[in-house]
Amino acid sequence: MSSDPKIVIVGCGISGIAAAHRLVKAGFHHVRILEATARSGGRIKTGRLGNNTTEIGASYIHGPSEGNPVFCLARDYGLLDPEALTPENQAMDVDERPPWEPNWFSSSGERLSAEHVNPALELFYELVDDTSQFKNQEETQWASVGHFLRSEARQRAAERWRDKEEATRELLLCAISTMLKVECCSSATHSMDEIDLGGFCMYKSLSGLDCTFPSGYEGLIKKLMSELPGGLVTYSRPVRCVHWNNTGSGVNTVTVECDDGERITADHVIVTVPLGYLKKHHSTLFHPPLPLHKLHSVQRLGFGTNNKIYVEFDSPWWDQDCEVIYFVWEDEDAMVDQVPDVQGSWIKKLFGFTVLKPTERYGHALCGWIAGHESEYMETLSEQEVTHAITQLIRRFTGNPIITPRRVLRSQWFHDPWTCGSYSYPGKGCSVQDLENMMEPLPVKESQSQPLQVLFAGEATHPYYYSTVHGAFLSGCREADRLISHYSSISPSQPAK
Ligand code: 6YU
Repeated sequence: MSSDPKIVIVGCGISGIAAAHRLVKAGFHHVRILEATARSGGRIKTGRLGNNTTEIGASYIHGPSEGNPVFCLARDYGLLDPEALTPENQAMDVDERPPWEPNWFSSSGERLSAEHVNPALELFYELVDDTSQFKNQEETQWASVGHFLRSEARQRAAERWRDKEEATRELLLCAISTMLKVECCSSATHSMDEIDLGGFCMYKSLSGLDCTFPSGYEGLIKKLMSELPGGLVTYSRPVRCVHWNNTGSGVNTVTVECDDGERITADHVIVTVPLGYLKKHHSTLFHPPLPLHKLHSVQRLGFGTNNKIYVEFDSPWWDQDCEVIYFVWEDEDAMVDQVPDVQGSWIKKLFGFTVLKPTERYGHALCGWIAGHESEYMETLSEQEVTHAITQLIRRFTGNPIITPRRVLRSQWFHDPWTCGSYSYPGKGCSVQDLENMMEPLPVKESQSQPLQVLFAGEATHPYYYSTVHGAFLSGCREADRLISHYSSISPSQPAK
């Protein structure tokens, strides 16, 4: 192995870019990224809805404060609004639950007052907070987060709301169904029944009220890319197979085989493909195959779909100060987060909309959120069919039969062949060990002659910031640092400058 090794990074999302940045800065000269698509950024993807900027992928910096490297970069590059930079904003401890002003609508076309629905919201948030007691607990009586939330909600509601009228009690339980669907979007899962209770508590939030990029998240990618040497990324170059453990094959120990047949030799390969892609293609992506314990972790961790449906209107049908719109289906008092007939009633999974603010920048536009198999089915429909379903839904809930969207734009992450979904979540039975297995380099037992052949980065490899941009960024830095410290330990003066 040379003292200026050849390093290939598979994938040009934020984790791959972070790794390349760190390595180049440390003085490694032979770094290249192979990217399947024609663009950088992966799940950071900014689009347009008419004249407005929209985010097809990540929207927010979750927890924009000093401890968040993505916030620090965005701040230093001058990409954020002044409000996001204030100490007050950074100090807000909202646990990824922004105190948004809601408007509630019911399926019988009525506006519900926030006071009316508040007991449901309070109970739901209290239960989500109570999940933290299961941190580091291996065994619980609850099969999943969904099981815990539903069982406890049933019990506490029976005690707390026993003096309320039956119709009110039922409506509050229906509102809990809406909140379960919100939570499905946050975790990109089909149902909260699929999430491990202990795993759910591994996630850590950072302080700061979530903020967006006024000119688009991709601005961050552009800034980072402009600091990398030209030609470092080869686009439209999908990697088909990483041949590792090539004992006796000469100096270079890993061969990266591309879809077009080209074979590239390297000392180290950092694989950053999304977990959805890995789940689908692991058997052909690695030769020899992944060790069993790693494969089992790939399988145990969840990777699901959360999509957005942007809708623009000529004029608003929500209050001026409204920041989030919730839809409550009055036949869902069983606290459900999945629909029984996906094809016939997929739209019931859409919990509502967030309002794009400020209006001067975005016009009258909303972002609808839909997770799970219903979301995956939505992707197979034509834009016209989605627009029709959304229009009918809004007309029904507002009781206004003439509201008509001006434009609709949706994301389709499940059918993106290089992502196969949106982001990861801790599936049932998943533990810290699984996340550690995810980031473990190959070969597992470092041999003197062939250490650190394949390294793994990407959001799904971060033990507590999984599913986020900052988690992905940090994972890329972590794997770059692994190589940097490896080389500084065998040759302290080289190649790091
Ligand atoms: C965040 C947010 N956010 C919404 C939606 C999505 C995601 N996230 P990449 O996929 O970027 O890169 C891999 C590259 O590899 C890619 O370019 C591929 O083309 C390429 N590739 C694949 N196969 C290849 C091959 N064979 N050969 C070569 N190349 C190949 N995160 O911080 N804020 O608001 C959102 C959101 C709709 C889809 C998000 C958000 C997730 C991030 O986008 C994501 O983690 C990173 O961009 C991934 O970067 P990467 O480099 O790893 O992969 C308790 C608890 C609950 C937990 N959840 C709470 C937080 C909820 C997260 N919320 C997200 C919400 C939104 C709105």
